[in-house]
Amino acid sequence: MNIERIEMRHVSMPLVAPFETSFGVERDRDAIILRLDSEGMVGWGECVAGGWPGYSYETVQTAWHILKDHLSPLVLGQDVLDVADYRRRIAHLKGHPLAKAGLELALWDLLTRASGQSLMAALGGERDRVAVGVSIGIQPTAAKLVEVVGSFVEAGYPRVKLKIKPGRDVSDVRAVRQAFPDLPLQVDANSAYELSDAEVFEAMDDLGLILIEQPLAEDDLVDHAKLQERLATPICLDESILSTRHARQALEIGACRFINIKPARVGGLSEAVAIHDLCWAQEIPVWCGGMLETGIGRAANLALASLPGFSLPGDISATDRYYHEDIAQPPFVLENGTIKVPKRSGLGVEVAQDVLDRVTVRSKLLEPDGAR
Ligand code: OSB
Ligand code: MG
Repeated sequence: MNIERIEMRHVSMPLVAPFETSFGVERDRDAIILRLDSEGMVGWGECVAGGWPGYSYETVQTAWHILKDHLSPLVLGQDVLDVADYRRRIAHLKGHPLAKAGLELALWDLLTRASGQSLMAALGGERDRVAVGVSIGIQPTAAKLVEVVGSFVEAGYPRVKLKIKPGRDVSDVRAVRQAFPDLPLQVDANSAYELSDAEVFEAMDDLGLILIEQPLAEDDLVDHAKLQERLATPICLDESILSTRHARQALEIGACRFINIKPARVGGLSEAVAIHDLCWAQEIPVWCGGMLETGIGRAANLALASLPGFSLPGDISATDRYYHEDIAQPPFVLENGTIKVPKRSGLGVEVAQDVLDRVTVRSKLLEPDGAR
């Protein structure tokens, strides 16, 4: 399809509650929303790069630059045949997976809307609903954490993930475990520790955790393998896995037993499906991670999580866990610990233009002549 124009919007969405991780506190979710116009059709994408390089080196500013100056020129005013064609066009550009994934998502939406297919069907998904959990940020005290966990359990979340950081780890997790002896529970360190901190994880080894997510540095598969040898609890990698090759190598050396797949982190849905396929063939459990996406990115995560290998609940919570008002409609709701996968064509959500306008802090329209 001929990509006639690309609209980029930097949005800043107020979160219902601050979200604290080992890399900082988010109060507003910054992202870039992309709109493609082609032959009377529209495609929406979301780039989840945040306000500062805490989770990834990418930020809204770097992603803005990469999208505007390096990715858009490879598709704007041109006939993009399919997503594979897009991937060939951008293959020579290094890094910046969050930026690449944002534009890839907009193309998936455009192309599947045009063909009348749901994204779920296009990706090979086969479940109408996916099992989900909730990711809970670091709280001021362990007592407050137990209270917050209780409110999410009450709301129906069947699996809880706790963010941890040095100094806020074993005792917090133990307090939650004591209050909820049977709750499916996992932790996420967002790479805040070193191998010399192994005792922290050994101390959590008898708390019945499903997994420990990304305890060590993102570029350190070797020490993850050493840590995994010392633990009964499976290590799951997030930040370390940027490609199918990373996934294969991490599994080969025993750096993890599970993988968290985020389409954004691996450069797009295509690579996410490829990692799923690799793990499925090896019977390695995977689950869909989240980046506090708006309803646009979350619709894509739901479609991805409907593939057969996603055997653990995803970090895909209901809309009201993130935002009072989302830019995508209708909101996602939790029912029996699951969320329904959109069935309509494309992403299966519509963008509320008034809400989008309200949260936009900067926008740019790219057209084949001039505007760039
Ligand atoms: O590490 O999984 C993570 C949110 C932002 C950045 C990184 C992570 C997270 C989450 C939230 O854990 C998952 C969600 O979207 O609910
Ligand atoms: Mg994580």
